[in-house]
Amino acid sequence: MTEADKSIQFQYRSPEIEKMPRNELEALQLSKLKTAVGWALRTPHYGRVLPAAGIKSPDDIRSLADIRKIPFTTKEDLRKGFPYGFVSVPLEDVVRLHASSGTTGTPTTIYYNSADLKRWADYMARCITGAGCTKSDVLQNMISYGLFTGGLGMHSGGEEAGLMVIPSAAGNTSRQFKLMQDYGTTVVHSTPSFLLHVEAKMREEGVSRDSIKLKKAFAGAEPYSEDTRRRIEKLLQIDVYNSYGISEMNGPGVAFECQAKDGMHLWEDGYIGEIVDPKTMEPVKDGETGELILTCLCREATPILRYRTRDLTGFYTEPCKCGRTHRRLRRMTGRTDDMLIINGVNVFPTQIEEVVMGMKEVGNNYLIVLEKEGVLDRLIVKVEVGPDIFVDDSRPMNALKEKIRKTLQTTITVNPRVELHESGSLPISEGKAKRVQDNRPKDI
Ligand code: DLL
Repeated sequence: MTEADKSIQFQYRSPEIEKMPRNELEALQLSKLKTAVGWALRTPHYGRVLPAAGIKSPDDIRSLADIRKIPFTTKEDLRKGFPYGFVSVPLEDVVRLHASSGTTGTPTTIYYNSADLKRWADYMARCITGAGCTKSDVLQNMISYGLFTGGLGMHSGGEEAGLMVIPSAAGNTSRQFKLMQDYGTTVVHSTPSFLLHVEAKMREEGVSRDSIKLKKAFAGAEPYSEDTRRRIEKLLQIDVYNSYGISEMNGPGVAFECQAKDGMHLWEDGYIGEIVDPKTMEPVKDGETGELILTCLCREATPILRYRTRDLTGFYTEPCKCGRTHRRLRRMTGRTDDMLIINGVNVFPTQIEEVVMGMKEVGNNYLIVLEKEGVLDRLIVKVEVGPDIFVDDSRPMNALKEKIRKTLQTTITVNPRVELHESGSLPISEGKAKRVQDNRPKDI
């Protein structure tokens, strides 16, 4: 622990729950799990699959270990159950829904009653307070509103925690820093990629750091590396807190970093987390990486049990210095379904990000492209760089390309072609960044 760490005054919204002894927390989880199973039994989907697995009533769950009797739930199950197969309350009691965009198939839809929304806002507010914010903070919510859970989820949590919330939504970059200047924004919520874009635009338009009061950012909704966090922190001179959430578990507010910024506390009185080997579906050893399985204990209208998130992570085994007893999740290293196979070698996009974002010569955006060259796969890594490198003398440019190529080759054991692009020229996305363009024919 450094001197600076020692001086942190940790803040809690619900200290009696956040610092609850593990045995009490687990007893609370068990009682809430039974309640959630009761809710689930009322839905068409679980009303069928739970009795088939020997769970006919909440009393068939006698210990937390009994959760393993419950079958896993997948995105496919949710799609098959569209529109009301997972609803456990009369529709007249539902007050809101959120849904995936549905661009890749039937949308997955989550319904909430008013008590569900209150609970979600409370968990979100717990995150915000835990990250050191108070009523005097001004939160600019630079993330999509609408069917996506990020906007309204953070918005309600911010209000619940007593902050002033600016519903700026994503996009409209120049307007974002105008709002920061006009209303004294102290904290922003964004995807890390959009935050990097806002920062680059601020520099481009000559907005001085002194004209904004920004202190913190909540960044999530997509994977990013520790190097990206550090880069944002350095460029904007702020603290960045990692925020994990998933629509099937409400949205943001599932796991969040506290002021120690060392792993994301999963709110275990609201969600049960398990880590399993995605091949065998058996639990991994304590602290090991695997697929995160989540059970929602806090939503009556759409209870979801043992959801396969596809996210790869693990729990820290040592306690956090903030004193919270809720376990911390490590930064996600990717998803079981985003692994690229390049000439037979398994590569996660986050491995590439770690290399490029760790280099100070590289700008704020990059793109991974895959092509077929004859029978072989070709990996092309496009990175943005500042204007000073594009000079008549091509030597600095070639040297940088070679440095990136070599480092990538050592890290991922694939030899990429590296392209340097002017800053602002690679595509940006207001929502989740699309970092991979796989142009390989699908039928080979
Ligand atoms: O992205 C909810 C959210 C909104 C989280 C705002 C944080 C901030 P979905 O659209 O359902 O929900 O996407 C969930 O995004 O399974 C992960 O793969 C990824 N993801 C979310 N947060 C992180 C993070 C929202 N901090 C999916 N690190 C998840 C890495 C993340 N991946």
